[in-house]
Amino acid sequence: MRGMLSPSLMCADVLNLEHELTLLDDLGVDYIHLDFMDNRFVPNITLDTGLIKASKKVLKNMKRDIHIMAFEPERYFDRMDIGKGDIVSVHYEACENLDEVLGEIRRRGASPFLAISPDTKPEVITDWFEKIDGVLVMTVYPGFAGQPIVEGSFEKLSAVRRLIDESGKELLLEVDGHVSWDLCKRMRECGADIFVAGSSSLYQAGLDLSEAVERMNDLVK
Ligand code: S6P
Ligand code: MG
Repeated sequence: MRGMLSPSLMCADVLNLEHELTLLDDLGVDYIHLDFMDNRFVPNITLDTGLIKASKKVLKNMKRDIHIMAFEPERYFDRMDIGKGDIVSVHYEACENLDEVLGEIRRRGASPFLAISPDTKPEVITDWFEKIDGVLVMTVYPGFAGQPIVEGSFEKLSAVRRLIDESGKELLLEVDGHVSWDLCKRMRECGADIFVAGSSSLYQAGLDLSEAVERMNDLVK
């Protein structure tokens, strides 16, 4: 399978979000990465549920890739209008009732993904393989864009890829955090399928977005 991009909307021009969404959609980008934070699980707030819901109105082919960095993520599913075609990542570290939360995402016709923070061991994912369509590996600490990659991230991506492959399941591996021009190719070699592109690549100041998308597609193909 080819590598797919998921540009991070929190890194885009916040005064022109409709334009940014339409442009990426027209360029044929597979996913738009929508970060939601509750200021409790992580010490920050970014896109709100209303905006995440409204994004549906302008998207044609591009799919929503919703990354919920919050306790009790199920509280927000209605307000985001989660449904068919969406990827929804919830954090292993944030859910007391992970089984129910993943089941509820599936019940809505969306694809449940399990997100793991940098300090969480890769092995925890194996218990959930029957319930998910993918794993999101955070290669920075969740909460902020523009951070350096956490040491050991390549080994962790490879370890997750190995666990997935050994299981015989066809789960997707998404990488989120400092997916830079320099590092994205190596992340691909470690087995990542979906690349969250933010301030260290597509959204660096002064780049033409359509040229940047083409360049990145080529690096992760
Ligand atoms: C961070 C969030 C991410 C960021 C992304 C930004 O909590 O989950 O999705 O938006 O990491 O990209 P970069 O290149 O600035 O790390
Ligand atoms: Mg994210």
